Amino acid sequence: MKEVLEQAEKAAVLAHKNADPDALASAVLASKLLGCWGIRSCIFLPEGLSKASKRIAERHGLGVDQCSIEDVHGSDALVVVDSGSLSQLGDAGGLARGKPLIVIDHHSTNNILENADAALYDPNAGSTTELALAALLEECCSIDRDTAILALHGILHDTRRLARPGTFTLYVLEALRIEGITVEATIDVQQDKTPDLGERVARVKGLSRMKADRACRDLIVCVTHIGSYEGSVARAMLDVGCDIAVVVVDRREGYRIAVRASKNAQAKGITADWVASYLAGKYGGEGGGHKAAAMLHAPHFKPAPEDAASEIARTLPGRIGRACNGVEH
Ligand SMILES: [Mn+2]
Repeated sequence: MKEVLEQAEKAAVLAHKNADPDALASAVLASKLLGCWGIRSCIFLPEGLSKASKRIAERHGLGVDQCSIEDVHGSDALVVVDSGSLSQLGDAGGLARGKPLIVIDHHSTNNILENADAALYDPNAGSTTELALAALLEECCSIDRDTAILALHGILHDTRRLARPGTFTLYVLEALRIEGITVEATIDVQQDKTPDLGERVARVKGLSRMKADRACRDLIVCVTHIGSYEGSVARAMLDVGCDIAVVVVDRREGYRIAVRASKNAQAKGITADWVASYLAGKYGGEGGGHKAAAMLHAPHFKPAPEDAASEIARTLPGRIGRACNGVEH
């Protein structure tokens, strides 16, 4: 990886829009890795931090040195972390060509890899954070306590608090333990999880507008639209019994669509990333993610989000029915 950056003096690290704790932590770790190779860098987070990341940064008093899009323009090289497609990078996506490019990621599909000069890619990793941290440890770079705690949050977030560990999860947790950083360090933030009023309003509204239909005999396909908190709304939909949850959010540049799939749906081959790719194929844009959770950025294929949600609610159950009956996939 290092060879790719031979000519580089300053680099920009890019993470996906609305950076979740894994995106944030892997960006910070990538920046540290560049630092120990003698390359200056800053971190560009399109649309800033997610709610969970903000909470972590606030509770631990962590500041992230973020750069502007001009800094990204002016950098000699790019490192893209925790992103499976260029559309996840927002305005910075267009800049990912013409400069040396390194990708660090664990998404089950990644179409940035084809443009990359080097990659640290493992779809079986539980988090991008653990990949970046393993690289950092291999380079024998030291890691400060704040970064170690942030890394732990990144890993816990993407592995669902270790319910779904990946290739390097336990290896890097052991390394953190030796540094004196254990899950205990994150408990304050985790306990502070009572959703605020805005989030509860979003969940209730999202559920009250929800349309649901059956597919494949025992799958419930649910679709709704909301102004924000789409991840929380989608989780609430699974909690009430949906197998596929699709949540449409209206954004200036198009629709952001969150998809979640239950274990039951995944067992039938109906995964969240499959649904996101199907929707991208039908309505445009790019989608990707994991079996349980995926995201799609689509153009405004209907003028209003409620119409977009209705359209998906009308067509998706039929498509899922055909897929799980093996008619086509
Ligand atoms: Mn991730």
